[in-house]
Amino acid sequence: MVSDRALQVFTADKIDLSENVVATYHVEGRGINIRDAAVEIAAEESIGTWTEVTTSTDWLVKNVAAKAFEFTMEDDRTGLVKIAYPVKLFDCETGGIPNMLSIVAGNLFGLSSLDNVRLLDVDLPESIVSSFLGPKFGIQGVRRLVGTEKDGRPHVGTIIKPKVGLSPKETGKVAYEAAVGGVDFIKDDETLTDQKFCPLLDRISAVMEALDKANSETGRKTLYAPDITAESYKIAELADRAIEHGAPFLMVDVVPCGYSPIRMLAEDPSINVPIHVHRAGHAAFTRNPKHGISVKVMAKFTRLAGGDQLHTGTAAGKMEAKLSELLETNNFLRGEFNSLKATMPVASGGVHPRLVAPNVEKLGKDIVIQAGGGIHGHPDGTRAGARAMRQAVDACMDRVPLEEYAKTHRELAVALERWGLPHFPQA
Ligand code: CAP
Ligand code: MG
Repeated sequence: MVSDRALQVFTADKIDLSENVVATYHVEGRGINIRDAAVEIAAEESIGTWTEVTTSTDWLVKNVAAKAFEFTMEDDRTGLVKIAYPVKLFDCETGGIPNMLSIVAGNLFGLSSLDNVRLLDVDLPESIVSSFLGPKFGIQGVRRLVGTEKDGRPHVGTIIKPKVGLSPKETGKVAYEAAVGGVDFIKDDETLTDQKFCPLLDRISAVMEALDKANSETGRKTLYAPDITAESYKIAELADRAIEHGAPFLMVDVVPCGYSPIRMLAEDPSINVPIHVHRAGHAAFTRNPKHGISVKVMAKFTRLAGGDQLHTGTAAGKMEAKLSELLETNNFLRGEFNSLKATMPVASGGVHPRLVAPNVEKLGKDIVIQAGGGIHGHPDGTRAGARAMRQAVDACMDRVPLEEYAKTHRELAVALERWGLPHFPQA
């Protein structure tokens, strides 16, 4: 264990926020108090280890030792701690987000001196944020593509269902029905990539042919995000091929792929389409309220990397979500972040027309409200399901009670009948 002189607890006035990455953790020490727990993390993630070493130097102690500097105690071993990591730890041309995560979200989670630890937020100095370009389109850019920059309504998205197993031609048919029914945005499901039963490029061609037809009939622009989740060394090539085949959007699963492919696509000027970021797998480390990493941290690195849209959860739906964290995350994504463009939160998972209002009322209008089963499970089919979702959004925007609106909108009435009470506990 490095001696206290290197990792003594500091007071906030001694920390220069422009020269440090500051991570906020909720910690539970195991038989140690919160200050010692914080020093354990600071040591492990900077210059320390379990024992004093004979090889330390004054330079490294002075320049790259992390410092615990702020405590909000719940009891003597539990509470919030802030740890300052000197920017020298991140001062490298190549390290980027992987370098940052290996430190602020590294070995610390496994320390046996802690019962639990959760990374809640990471505050980055301007010198680091300014080295990222962020989202190429952002919320306003995507709204311009869809044509909603004036009315500012939520975008209605759908996920082609069943998740997997449709042929390219069958996928095109479902996409056509959803587009004619009124969705703004169609995506592949997160487990569909380039399987032989539905090769990516064949699927893109079939869907884009269908959407060209639908868009010419409706006069609207429904966008499609094919999932190019793949080995990192294949993603750039898939992105180019997808765009060559007409893809107006791209989708990447950030947990399996990492943030780097997103940054690669977002910062590549030849990739002239927005990026939809799916977070499949996140709940392995975000769900436990005592241990892991918050969705807000995922959101910060996704926006930094350049994701134009990110799934962040629903106020009412099938996936677990803590409303206060969801609101904090969405407010970050849409708020000021060193002049980086905003990332559009996606509310998805178990959504159907009856859940549009509770989500929009709590999460605001600058979201994609997305339904898979809630559209393709409509008794009258996909087109009616899409219409019902749009009608639920229109009712919400016109502040008309859903049951009232349903009296003059049959597709919505059928959907409300089909999915009676909210199926899921609301956040
Ligand atoms: C939703 C979905 C999305 C979830 C992901 C699914 O389908 O396609 O992947 O929204 O969860 O596969 O469950 P349904 P989250 O509309 O049919 O539920 O958005 O919380 O990351
Ligand atoms: Mg899915």
